[in-house]
This record gives sequence, C-alpha cells and structure tokens, in this order.
Amino acid sequence: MSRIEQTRRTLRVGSRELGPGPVLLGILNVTPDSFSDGGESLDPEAAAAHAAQMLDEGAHVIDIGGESTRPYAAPVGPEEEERRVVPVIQRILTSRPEAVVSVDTYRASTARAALAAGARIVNDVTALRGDPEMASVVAEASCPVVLMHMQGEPKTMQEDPRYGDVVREVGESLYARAEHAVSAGVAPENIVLDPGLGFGKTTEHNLQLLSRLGELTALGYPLLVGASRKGFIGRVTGTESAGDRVAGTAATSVLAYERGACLFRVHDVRENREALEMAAAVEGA
Ligand code: HH2
Repeated sequence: MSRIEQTRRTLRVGSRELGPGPVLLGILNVTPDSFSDGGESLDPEAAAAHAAQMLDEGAHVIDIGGESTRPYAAPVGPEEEERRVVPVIQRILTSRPEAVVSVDTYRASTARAALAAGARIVNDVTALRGDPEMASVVAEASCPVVLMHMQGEPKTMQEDPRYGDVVREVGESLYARAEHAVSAGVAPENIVLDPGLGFGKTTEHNLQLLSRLGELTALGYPLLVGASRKGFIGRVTGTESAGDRVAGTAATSVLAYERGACLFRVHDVRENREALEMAAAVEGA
C-alpha cells in the first residue's frame, strides 16, 4: 500500500464510515463575524436550512463553529459559543437524523455539550492545546478529532509568522500533538491532522504547505485541508471578495487530494465535490 493510500483511509463515525474517497465537510459558521459568511446563519432555522442545502449538495459532514477564528478575531465566552451551536445541532439532527455533525471548538465544555446534542466529530484548531480538558472529552467520547496546526493564537497569529522550513515544522508539531492525544487516551484511528492553512502563515507558507503536502502523509494519519475562500487564494488570484474564491478553492482541493489529503473543509460544497470527483476519476482511470 502506498503512503497516500494509507493516509486516505476510512474514518469510522459511530456505525458510519467516511472515505476513503474525498470527504467533504460543509462549513456552517454560526457567528456574526466569520470572514466570509459571518451573520448568514445566526438564526438556527436559517443555519439548519443552510446545512440541509450542503448535505443535498454532497457534504458528508456539517462542521459547525460558534466563534470566528479569523485573524484578529476576539474570542467569545463559552456560554455564548454553546448557546450558538447547540440549538443548531439539535435543529439539523431533528430534520436530518442521519447527518454527521462536527463541532469546531477548542473548548471542552462546548465539545461536551455538542457531543451530547449529537455531534460526532470534534474539530479543534488548537490541537488540544486550548483547553486542558479537551483531550479527555475526546478520549471518553471515542470520536474522531481534527488536530490543526496553528502558530500563535488567532488574535495575533498573522502579525509576523516565521518558520525555518514550514512543512517540516508543521509536520513535527502535528506529530507531537498526535502523540499527546494518544497518550491522553485518544485512539490513533480517531486522529485527523490538518496543517492549518492561514493560521500563523504567510501566503508563501500556505503555498509551500499545499505544494509539499505529500510529505505530511509520512505522519500516517488522514489529512484535512481547510483552504476554502482564504486570503492567500485571494492574494494569488486577485479576488478581493471571499465569495469570488470558489474556483481557486476547488483548485486547492484537487491539488491537496492528489497529494494525499482526504478531508476537505469547504464553504462551496457542490463545486468542490465536482472538482474532487473529477480528480478521483482521473486518478482511478
Ligand atoms: N479554518 C477556519 C476555521 N476552522 N478548522 C480546521 N480544521 N481547519 C481550518 O483550516 C479551519 C478550521 C477558518 O475559516 P472559517 O470557518 O471559514 O472562518 P472563521 O474562522 O472566520 O469563522
């Protein structure tokens, strides 16, 4: 088995299996200030309708976040975060009980409440660093967890990010976080790693990470990529508005898939699904 085949393995979520083909996570930000869709899904009814649309377009997972992590974002309190995400999870699962929901949070209390409401994946942009209790919450739930790399913290991470060799350093850091998770009782087959595009990285760092993503398959864990509509795509393509970065995003999805990524966190589900279906078909020809 090649390294890419090993990395693109299936992910068990309860009785369901996701992958080994491309797995799409549709982004649902229940926030007033997310960089590209802030304010669109604050009302639980509107959020559930948006989730249903993404599921119909081919999303395998709905990734719900209640706090923006965009550069310079201010954190919200744990009560407010929970108040935003829990009713939306409940609303989605009432109308679509088969949906797989992931919660984008670094707080153990929010993760616990979301899991109790039916979420089945935890997406932690701090890779279990943000809350000392998160590792045990994930270990006890026996659920998949995304460990994302970030240099610094959202408020300041874009001020002057520096690396010697960004791919090597991100890889080493992710490996250490995976080891930490395993030592805290998280099953290795529940770990997904993410290079954290845009989190404490310049445009050049993001491009290097995508270009050399294949090197991260050596870590032996499934890889998630979250490039969707991010600023570095705007800087390369000259698209000021985040909504105009759909084609640029689809290109990153295909390139990342070719290099071994298997999970894709995206705003525009249909376009990325079609691009990835083409990539998978060509690869399998
Ligand atoms: N990016 C964002 C948020 N969560 N999670 C993972 N695993 N990987 C990512 O790259 C990632 C993430 C930022 O994007 P978005 O949710 O669209 O915006 P905001 O943080 O402003 O809500």
